[in-house]
Amino acid sequence: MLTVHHLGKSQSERIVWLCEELEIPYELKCYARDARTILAPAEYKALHPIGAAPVITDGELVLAESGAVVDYIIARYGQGRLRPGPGDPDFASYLYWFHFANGTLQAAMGRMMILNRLNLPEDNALLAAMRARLDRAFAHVEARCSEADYLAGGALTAADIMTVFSLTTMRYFLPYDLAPYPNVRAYLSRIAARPAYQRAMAKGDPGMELLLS
Ligand SMILES: N[C@@H](CCC(=O)N[C@@H](CS)C(=O)NCC(=O)O)C(=O)O
Repeated sequence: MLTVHHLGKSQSERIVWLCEELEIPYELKCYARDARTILAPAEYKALHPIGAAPVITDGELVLAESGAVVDYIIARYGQGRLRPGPGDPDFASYLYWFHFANGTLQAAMGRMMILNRLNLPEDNALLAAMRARLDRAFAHVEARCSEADYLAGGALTAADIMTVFSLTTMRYFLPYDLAPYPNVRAYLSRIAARPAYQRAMAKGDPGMELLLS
């Protein structure tokens, strides 16, 4: 049985959402963050050497890292869904946005989250450079959302499932105003309307306000 180990308010919400979109059988185990450190509790850290969410187990397999987990589930249980193949016109866009999610957008947000905690002076050059890089990433998503309903093209794919956490729940850790990005907000309203997204968020983080605008 596929088990999704979900850490509250974390990137593992992607995996719960993926399973709900695919409507596959899975067991959901929820873990609260440590109240003092806000990190994963010891029980979660014991699941996998890297100690970070997401982690899945599937029989003997223990797998971490969002991209690997998403790829594993769609390859093994997706029956061709949520992943355009090499002959599909959206294939290259799919690959690009799938990898942009953690390779650029979430990485830039994580860096800014840490830099903000250092209380650097506003004129710090590194802070300015990293802020500019993050703004460029958001502007890039905004431009994409102005030309297509979903990141790969006309249909929801795993590229969206990889990206939405950074545009929403991650803003609990790095507040980011979406007002300058109307097309990102319209995109998020399309995501919010999806029953699978609603089910996933209700199961994984019941009671959490969804930062969708
Ligand atoms: N690149 C990794 C990042 C994993 C990661 O940093 N997860 C965070 C949750 S958003 C985490 O587990 N934080 C708690 C901790 O490190 O204890 C992935 O996508 O799987």
